Amino acid sequence: MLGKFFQKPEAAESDRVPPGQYLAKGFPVLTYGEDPQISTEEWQIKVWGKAKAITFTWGDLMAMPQSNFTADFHCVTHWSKLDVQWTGIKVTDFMSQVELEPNAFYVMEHSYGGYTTNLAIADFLREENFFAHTVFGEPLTIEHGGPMRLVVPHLYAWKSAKWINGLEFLEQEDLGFWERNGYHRRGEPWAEERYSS
Ligand SMILES: Nc1nc2c(c(=O)[nH]1)N[C@H]1C(S)=C(S)[C@@H](COP(=O)(O)O)O[C@H]1N2
Ligand SMILES: [Mo]
Repeated sequence: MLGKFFQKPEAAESDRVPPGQYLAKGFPVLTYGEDPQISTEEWQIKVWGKAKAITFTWGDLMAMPQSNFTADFHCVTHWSKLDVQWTGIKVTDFMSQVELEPNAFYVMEHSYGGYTTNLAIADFLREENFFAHTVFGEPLTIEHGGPMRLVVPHLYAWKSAKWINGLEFLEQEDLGFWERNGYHRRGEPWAEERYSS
């Protein structure tokens, strides 16, 4: 596994690489199934469930404050990439336009193509989470989730839905695609929350 595609972290970086992870060379792509082809004109994201239903277009998100983010990215299949540079919209800025109900305790992320992944509301509303449309100064390619994905840096990257198109707020916890297939409901890399027990 080490060698061509992975390397051991340098000492200076090792405290940033969670247990059981290796640094990837380049930026690997990890997708289950086909890549959905969505133009910015047709892209939209719907909010429903324990929130006032609302739909945002590409233009709506471009009109929100735009921020730069540097974040480490940890895939549960043991590769990490440090200092990924993104541009997009903070989840907290986006959520200032959403009216949550008091019993919105969980959220299901939905994507074009049918992918889903679940979060507790506190994991979703963190300051460092964002919707990304740009990575390393270039528009997000389709394989990396373009035109728009979510990024949740503090959890394994399967929680960072590519081609995101929906947020379903829930009172009861529900499980997304990988979580139904044996992965951990939360997925915190420093605690190695890889699989459900
Ligand atoms: N819609 C969708 N989002 C997804 C996935 C996917 O298969 N479909 N894979 C997840 C996994 S397991 C990882 S590691 C990251 C990979 O992002 P990347 O392909 O940009 O590296 O996207 C996550 N988001
Ligand atoms: Mo992953």
